[in-house]
Amino acid sequence: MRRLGIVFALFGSGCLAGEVQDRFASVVDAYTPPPFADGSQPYADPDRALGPPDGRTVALARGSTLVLRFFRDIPNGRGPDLRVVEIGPDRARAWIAVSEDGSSFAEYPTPAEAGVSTELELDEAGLSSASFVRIRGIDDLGLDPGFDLDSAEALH
Ligand SMILES: [Ca+2]
Ligand SMILES: [Ca+2]
Repeated sequence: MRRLGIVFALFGSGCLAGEVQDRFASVVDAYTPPPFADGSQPYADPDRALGPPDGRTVALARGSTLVLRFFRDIPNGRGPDLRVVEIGPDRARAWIAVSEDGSSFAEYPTPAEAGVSTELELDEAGLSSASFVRIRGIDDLGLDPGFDLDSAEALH
């Protein structure tokens, strides 16, 4: 599966636009910005979490929540099913939850950590598929706050 990511990087999104749309979160379903954030700042733009990882992030601090929707159902395949990419330098964390219908979410008991990709297994959420991912900020670590989310990717 990792090779597909390399192919996308080499050929860009133009050639494989349909597949990129299929693979990465494509719609912001709901967004609550950090309560103290300046909404005009780039890091308060939730669209920055859509599409492939590009280094542009949306910050999710305590009190902020983002729900991303995928173009299709992500099946519970063999091994991890979803990847959440965070690229911030701080140690911010976020609670991650998944849903089939966008209203009933199963939240993972361990938060995602900053600076690493977090892979999620739908078995652990008790789901056979998911179309929504919810990210809830936990930390408030400064003026450029929280969990710097770059993208969410389906692995199947
Ligand atoms: Ca799985
Ligand atoms: Ca991004």
